[in-house]
This record gives sequence, structure tokens and C-alpha cells, in this order.
Amino acid sequence: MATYVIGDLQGCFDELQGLLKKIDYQPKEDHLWFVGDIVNRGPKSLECLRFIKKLHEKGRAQMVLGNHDFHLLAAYAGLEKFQSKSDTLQPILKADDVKALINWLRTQPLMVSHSVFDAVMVHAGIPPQWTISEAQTYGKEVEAHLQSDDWKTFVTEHLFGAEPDEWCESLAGWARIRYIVNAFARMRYCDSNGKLEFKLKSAPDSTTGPFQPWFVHSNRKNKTHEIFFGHWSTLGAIDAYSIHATDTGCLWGGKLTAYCIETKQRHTLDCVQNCKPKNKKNI
Ligand SMILES: [Mn+2]
Repeated sequence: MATYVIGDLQGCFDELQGLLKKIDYQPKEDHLWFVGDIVNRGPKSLECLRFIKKLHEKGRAQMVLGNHDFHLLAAYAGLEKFQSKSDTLQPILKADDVKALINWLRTQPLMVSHSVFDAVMVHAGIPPQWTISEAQTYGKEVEAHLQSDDWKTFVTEHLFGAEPDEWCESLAGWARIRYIVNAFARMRYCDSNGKLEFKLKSAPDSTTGPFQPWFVHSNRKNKTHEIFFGHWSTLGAIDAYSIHATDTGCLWGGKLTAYCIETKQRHTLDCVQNCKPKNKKNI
């Protein structure tokens, strides 16, 4: 039995199938962890969503919600203002089973923990000031809103926005929920206290001042666990600092990654250019 952590798919279904073949994936024995952003920009988001839902219902796969997965929930709920020309969500929104797909997607968590190893998976990261146990608790606060009867109001009116960018345990209401979502699903850079910086998307260099990749801060309280994440395609493959970066740019003609937790081995598939969207904005 193996647990493979699969990087951001963004609708690259054929590449996923190619990678599963390459690693000799055994559907009845192996588990798949998907780091989120399973949909959007690429050509086969509907196929990715159906595939992961089916495996999840059989107890063979888990996923966490990424920013593009939240975007799909909002698009279904009727929010138009953040929709982009490079979105490729229409086949899902028009599918016969869209309601079942969406109702399943909104039950997915922001963080997944391994049952044996001290390993967790999130989409973007965990701020330095949160322990793993705190992160778990905060994630559940968001999940409760997504799973409530009033979830559409949450995703259309309260979910999006870059404020507040600083965490404080006493943060309350939608501001608290928004920070938690932004940390788990959008963060790349922050300062040592978890103040978020969203303008920077490039790979780290010496010009970012107090803002550093969330995982390099020396005071980080969640170093107790190996943390798997995606979201940051310009970062490349990193296995250091007790973190594993798995978005190796499949969507951009890079590679799709499957990291085996048991063997600590990375497997990759070179991705074809036909997944590449014309508009490279809004990574
Ligand atoms: Mn993302």
C-alpha cells in the first residue's frame, strides 16, 4: 500500500492518468492525496472532479480545497465578479451531475492528516504562528460554513478579499474566516508573524524583505509534521524544511508530481503543452 500526494491538477486529467500508469497505481490498495486546485484553467476539470469524487466515496482518495476549487463553488453559487476569461469551468457548471459534484466538493476539508505518519496536506500552507492542532481547529471553522445550508451566502458575500492580512486569535466573524481561507488556500509569502503578502508570486529571492516563503520562518510552530502542499508553481520541487512542494507546473507544460509518503520518492510525468492556457494571469 502506498499513499501518493498528487500536485495541482487544474483539469489536466490525461496527465493524471499518465502519471498513475507510470507509478503502477493499484486502485484497490493505494491511496491518493490531492493537494487541491483539481479544477480550472486546464481542459478536463469535469473529468478530474468526477474521478476524485468516485475514489473518495470508495475511501481511496482525499483532497483539500484550493483557491480554484473555492472559485468553482462561488461560480456555481452565482458569483460573477471574479470570473475570468481563462476559466474552464463551464463543462462542470452545465453537467447533469453538477449539483452532486458541488455538494460533494463543499464537504472537502482544508487540511488532511495521515493516519500513521506525522504528515498533513494543505493547499497553500500553514502560517508560522499556528501549531498543527490549531490549524486543524481553524480549518474546521471554515468547513462548518461550507457545509451549512447557507453556504452560498458565505461563498458569494464573505469568502473573497485580502483583508485582514494579520492573524490574531481574537479575530472574529467573517474576517477570521477569510484569514483562515487565505492562509490555507492562497498564501505564498508571509512575515514571521503570519502577516500575508499576496502580490508576490515568483520564486523566492533576496528582494522580498520581511516577507519570506511561509515555511522558512525559524519560529514556525508547525515543524512537528511533514507538510505537503501545492499552489506555488514557480517554486519547483522542494523537499526541505519539513515541507514538500508538489506543484511542479503541470498546467504550464512542466511536470505533474506524485510523492510517495511511505518511500519518500518523487515520481513525475512530463506534461504536454496542450494543457497550457493562453492567459497566464491569476495563477
Ligand atoms: Mn492554488
